[in-house]
Amino acid sequence: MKDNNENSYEGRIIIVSNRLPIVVRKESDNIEIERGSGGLITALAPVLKDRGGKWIGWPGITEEERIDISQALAEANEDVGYDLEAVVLTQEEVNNYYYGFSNEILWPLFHDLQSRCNYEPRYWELYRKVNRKFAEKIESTVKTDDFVWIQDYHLLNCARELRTLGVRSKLAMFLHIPFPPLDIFLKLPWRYQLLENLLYYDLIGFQTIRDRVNFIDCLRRFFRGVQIEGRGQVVLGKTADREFRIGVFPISIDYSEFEKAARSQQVADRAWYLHEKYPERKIILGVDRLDYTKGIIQRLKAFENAIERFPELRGKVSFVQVVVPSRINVPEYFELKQEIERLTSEINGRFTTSGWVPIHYVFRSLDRDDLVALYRTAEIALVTPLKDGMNLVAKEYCASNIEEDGVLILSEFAGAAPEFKDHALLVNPHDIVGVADAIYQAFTMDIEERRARMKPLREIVRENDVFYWVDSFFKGALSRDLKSFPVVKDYVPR
Ligand code: GDG
Repeated sequence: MKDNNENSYEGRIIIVSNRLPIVVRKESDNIEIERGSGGLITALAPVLKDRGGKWIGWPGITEEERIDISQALAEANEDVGYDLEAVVLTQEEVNNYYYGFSNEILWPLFHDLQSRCNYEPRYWELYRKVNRKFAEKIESTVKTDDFVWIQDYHLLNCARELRTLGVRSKLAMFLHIPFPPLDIFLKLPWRYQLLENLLYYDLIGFQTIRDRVNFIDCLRRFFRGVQIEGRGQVVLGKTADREFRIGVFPISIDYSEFEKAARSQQVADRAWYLHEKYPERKIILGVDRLDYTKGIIQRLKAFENAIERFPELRGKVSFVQVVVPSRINVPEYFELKQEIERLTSEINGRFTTSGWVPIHYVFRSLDRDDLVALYRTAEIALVTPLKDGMNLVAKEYCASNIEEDGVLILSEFAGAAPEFKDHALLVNPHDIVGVADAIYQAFTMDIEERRARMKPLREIVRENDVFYWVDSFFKGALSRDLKSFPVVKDYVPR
């Protein structure tokens, strides 16, 4: 974060997220802690270090496991240069707050998949309890000057709990997932409480204007006379007894890290190997966490439709779909994996010829260089979530596409769509034929058009990287002058 007089801030930064950015491994009697990676950590680590900051979260192990990580955590603190503080959860809490309320209610509901919600009353009870537990941990360490930045849908109640505990520090929330439209949000049995609890944040940050508009619609429904003042990236909300900012901050990636990795020798070697493995073929790439919101099933059907209707694609394209294991203990996710595998083998069974297998399916996490090599080599990226807060894969693909000749096919329901809409091929992921047409359009697109599209996409990500995102969030939270915020394109005051 750049410091200047107008925006300088003296306190510490305290980041709070459901998971600490670490992985705890137990090797016989040895406890090992591995550092996490990813854009958020990369962007925040220097800020946290600078400010003597803290990261508070659940380390991913339960109380019942009786693993003492204090020593390993102290060592990790030395290593990362800021404090990691653990909130210990019981198995029951993990089941009800994390798997239950967060992932069986908020996750599907906020992605407009209301029929997947399981409104179990116990989930809400434990969600509140665990949010209180997080608040107590924060309260035990926070000073008034500190800035507490809470991440995501697992911890929506935290601000209210903190205020109840007498904490007076600045509190901000960033929601990484979408905020649903009013008529979907209304289905939530605890809709009023959740919304009211959110108003205890000083700043609530969303990924896109779409999410903020939805949030404001919900406010208007439940808080008569709510006023929204100002326009632009940050607006001010006022109810009878609360005042809060509502901002739009599209998250991004560390562009230069991806671009540098894509130019490295290791990646060049792997990219060369990919070219050898798929000679004379265009690679179509999909990379997703195993999740029903990512539209993997619909995408496979669209690919099948494309090779069915456009025979000239056969033998000329290879669809590489990487699926990273996630929440695999949840029956719904396991079933999704089975469905992906069934459909993949059905399509391969139907179209494979002696020299050509249409779909290459990978079910594991690739190492960073392999991923970047794929991004660099793939002629077409298929990023077609049914709904997504942002979708970092779309941005990583552009940053790594150093030859600037790739085509991005992007769902209009990804948070990245407003930024990329003029240069990506936007599709409705439910429209199998439409996505198939886009695949064909990308396949036949001449090099001039591909370059003319990819260059500006890369420029957008380069200029709006994750450091810019962190910076603008801090400005949104801490600046006093709302008029100084840039006007966001397309924002329609309501
Ligand atoms: C949530 C929101 C929002 C994927 N495969 C591999 C791998 N990855 C990494 C990617 C990317 C990340 O996982 C996935 O990020 P997404 O943004 O696509 O999706 P979610 O995990 O659902 O994230 C989303 C995000 O939060 C940030 O706010 O954009 O909308 O749902 O960084 O690179 N990494 C490695 N190997 C893989 O095989 N190493």
